[in-house]
Amino acid sequence: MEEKKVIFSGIQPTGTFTLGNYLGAVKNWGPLQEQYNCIYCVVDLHAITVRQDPAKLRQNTLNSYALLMACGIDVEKSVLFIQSHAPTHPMLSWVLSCCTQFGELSRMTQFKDKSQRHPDDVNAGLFTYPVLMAADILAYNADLVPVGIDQKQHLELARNIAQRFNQRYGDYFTVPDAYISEVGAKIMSLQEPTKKMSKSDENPNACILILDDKDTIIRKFKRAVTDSEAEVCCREGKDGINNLMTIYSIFTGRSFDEITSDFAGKGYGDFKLAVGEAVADGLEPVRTEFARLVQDKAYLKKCYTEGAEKALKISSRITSKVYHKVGFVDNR
Ligand code: ATP
Ligand code: LTN
Repeated sequence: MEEKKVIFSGIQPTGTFTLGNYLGAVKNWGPLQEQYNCIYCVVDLHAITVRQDPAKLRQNTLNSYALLMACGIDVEKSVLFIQSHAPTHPMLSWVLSCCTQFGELSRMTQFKDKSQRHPDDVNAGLFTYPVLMAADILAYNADLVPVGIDQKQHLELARNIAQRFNQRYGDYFTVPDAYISEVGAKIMSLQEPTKKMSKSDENPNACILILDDKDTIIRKFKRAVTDSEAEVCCREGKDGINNLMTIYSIFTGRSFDEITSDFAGKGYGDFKLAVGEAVADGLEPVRTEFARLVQDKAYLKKCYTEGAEKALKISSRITSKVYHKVGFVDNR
């Protein structure tokens, strides 16, 4: 029988997940469990590339872990763990950093954005962030990496790093492919629909958090920026409406044409309310399951401890092999 392919992905515990994180990434992770060997990780090491309050980081990490479970990741089917519990990732990252060029890292748009946003703390970790991300993926020889479109450039870099290592030391790493969904790969801000929806947006009306209650979700959609026409249809330049149609389509299964005819002759007010209700109702099971899981600290601890054990088992074997290939003296 053919071996199942390996999937790896991660999410930063930099706050509560947004609707963008959910539709672009996390919502797709659960269904993949049936077909692949899935490994998912809360990437707390990546989170400290921007300043974090330690108590909040710890809380956000545990909440993110529980939220991934609430979004459908089953710890019996997937490996679900916290990145800092697997020191193999930074161990591998060092080796990979020596296969990465300064120029390559300088071209990363996320680095350029984040260093502009935090000019007082352009730290080395922010710069080498994509190398650690490559290590996350290569430590499991993952075949596919389900992410939103904003991570495509990092994925290309991970591929280049894997290829360079393979050329230098002999074929070892699987060169991973990005796995980007056709719809929802880039959900836009509700306030500035030409910008991606992001956890770190300062305007709370710009993003839907998946734990927002129904009233809040509806209120935020009511305030969403659209255009001065009154036609619910997908067209260039109608960024706000295109974004709302994408969201509505994912939650209801209606195609763009169907949505346009459903709302023909109706105003944007009706459409925004319908989107708000569809999203709030669609996220209800996630909110309920999250509320149940966070209560059970002992169970969560058991899950992330076992997750780390499984992750370490795989990544230690691969990291030892890499250390040997590079020429480090074996210590066993
Ligand atoms: P931050 O604003 O703190 O950088 P973020 O909201 O971009 O965070 P990440 O933890 O960096 O979130 O991303 C987790 C996953 O969510 C990644 O796969 C990323 O591609 C995806 N993602 C993030 N924002 C969006 C979005 N607006 N639309 C679709 N996918 C998204
Ligand atoms: N850089 C990603 C988070 C991330 C990741 C990974 C995603 C860290 N390591 C490995 C996929 C695979 C982000 O900011 N969204």
